[in-house]
Amino acid sequence: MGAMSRVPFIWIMLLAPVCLGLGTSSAAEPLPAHAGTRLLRSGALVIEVGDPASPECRWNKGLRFSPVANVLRAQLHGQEFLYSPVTGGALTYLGGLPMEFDIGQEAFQPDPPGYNEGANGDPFLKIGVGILRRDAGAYSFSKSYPVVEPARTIVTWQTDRAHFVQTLGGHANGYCCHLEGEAIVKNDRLILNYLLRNTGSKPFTTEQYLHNFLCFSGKSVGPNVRLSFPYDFTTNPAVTPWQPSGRVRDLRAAAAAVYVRVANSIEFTDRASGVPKIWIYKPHGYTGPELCAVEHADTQQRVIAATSIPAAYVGIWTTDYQVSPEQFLLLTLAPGEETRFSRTFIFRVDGFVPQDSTGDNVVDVRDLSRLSSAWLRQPGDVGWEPACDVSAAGDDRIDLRDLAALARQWSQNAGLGLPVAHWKLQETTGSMAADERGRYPGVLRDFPADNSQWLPGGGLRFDGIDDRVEIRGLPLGSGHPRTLTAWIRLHSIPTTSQTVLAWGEPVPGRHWRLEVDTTRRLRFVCGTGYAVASRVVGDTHWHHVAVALDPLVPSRPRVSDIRLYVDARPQTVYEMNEQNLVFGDVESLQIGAPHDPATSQPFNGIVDDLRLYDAALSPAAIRRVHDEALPR
Ligand SMILES: [Ca+2]
Ligand SMILES: [Ca+2]
Ligand SMILES: [Ca+2]
Repeated sequence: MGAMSRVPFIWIMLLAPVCLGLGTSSAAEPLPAHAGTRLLRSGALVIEVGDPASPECRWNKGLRFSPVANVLRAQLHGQEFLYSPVTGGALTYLGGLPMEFDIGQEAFQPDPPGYNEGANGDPFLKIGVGILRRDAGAYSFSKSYPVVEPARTIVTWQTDRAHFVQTLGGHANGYCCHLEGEAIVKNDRLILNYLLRNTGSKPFTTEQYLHNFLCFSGKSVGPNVRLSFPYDFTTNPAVTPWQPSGRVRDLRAAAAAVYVRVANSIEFTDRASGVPKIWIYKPHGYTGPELCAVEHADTQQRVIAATSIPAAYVGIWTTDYQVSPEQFLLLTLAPGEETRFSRTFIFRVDGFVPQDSTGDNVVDVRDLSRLSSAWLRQPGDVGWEPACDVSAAGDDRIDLRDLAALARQWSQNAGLGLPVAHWKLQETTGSMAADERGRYPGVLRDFPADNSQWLPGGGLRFDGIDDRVEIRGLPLGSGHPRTLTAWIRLHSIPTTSQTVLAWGEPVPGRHWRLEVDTTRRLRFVCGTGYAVASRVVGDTHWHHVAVALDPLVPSRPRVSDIRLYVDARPQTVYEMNEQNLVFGDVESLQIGAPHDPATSQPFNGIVDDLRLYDAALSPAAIRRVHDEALPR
């Protein structure tokens, strides 16, 4: 089928002038940093991968790590995510995302297949590397065992992907395997697909992990690095929960340890050196997604590492130059049996929108033009453009789902589009608060009849007794990302907690609220769960507050998915208690009063310029909201 016949006629009509008139720009293209590597690209994402055919590639070579899908560097929008020095480095030619099977470091971790059956001088199978010869001692991943047969690796390279096939001619006392790996880049993510087949005559159990040498733009690992898990983990060794004292404003000042536990996260409080490996265990019966998020507040970079099958455990190895959450996957294969599994790394840089396939910081007609040029293309087709495969499915085909994902971001700059609703609160009379977008007006309840609540300079005055604004029928489903922003000013220094807004049904356990608490801090509350920002807002000055829901697992939002901002600054969480977030079926919003008077008091002060977005705004976008609506 010819390329043109795949493009719907209407697109040709609509876009021909665009295609002719506008070029596409792309992000700065870095040169390969290491010798003997190739670059895979998609939009603003560049991944550097070792080329097994090149004798120049020295990184992650040897008897531990595999040349299969040997990722050395990940750069999104010019920001680096991996520890990967060009020469030497603290780890001496280790870096990136090296893959190893059977490190056998702890008693509970398997040794390579065949090692413990043989005697001194017998062969064993080091999957990903080849057949090695054992000695008289126990297996040690750091020993240099003689090589009986190195595995042979053949690679097929494309611009956005590489496929590795690794084979062995012989076997190690009946142990043998066939290994394939595929590295695919897709705008904001790296997908690593694996196939492992037992080609020997004996069953084996093996354990695969990647040494995820995460490092954010070359910064040290220390304060403001956080690792989060979507489950209530246990650890070995124990990680001390953080207990804030009254005057402390950040974690660093509070903790004696290098790291502390905050709900289901581990936060580093100091530069990490000489830290023992932390083992993370899921609760028994956990069936949710297998993933770990690592973020660095200073660079506003975040990576989510997910696996398609459950990990047995996660080991966190940290030095001051990298942090590596290692998800260990245990695989047991009978002779002839094979298994497929994958690992996905999703990268995030503040202000970068995955739908911006041209990398020019705006989602607009240029991106639509590029998408239409790649319409219905698949990998291998002429005109295939991986940067346009932007729907969450990332299904290797450019179609309506990608167009819909692009349309959602249309004309948005740096992730900030129009709000779903915007109550400017600029009225002077009446009992309605208009929605600037025209859809969700608020109804004023129990305000004075003389319009004195409407302030001349803008803003709505709440009396702290019963004044409230009700908004019904909001369109966001439970767990959908969202951001609420507002300017607030308290009438006096609060002695009780004061509700800024309440979301959800007026039924216990079916709503959450944002309040200024008795320590004068911004507090998010849902049932027994809460998260408290460190910066004080209860001081009778104007403050801009924002709460963003950014679920790690969209179907199961939790308190730890809440991001709080005060005066456009992302807040260190001062205190947190984890809890699943329940919203109820009715999406309603009440400004200025709680649903349950026993839990919090009505708001006594002024609220101005309240906005609702149907996305988790980035810090850069919240800064823009703040700057757009500075009160008087
Ligand atoms: Ca663009
Ligand atoms: Ca697609
Ligand atoms: Ca009143």
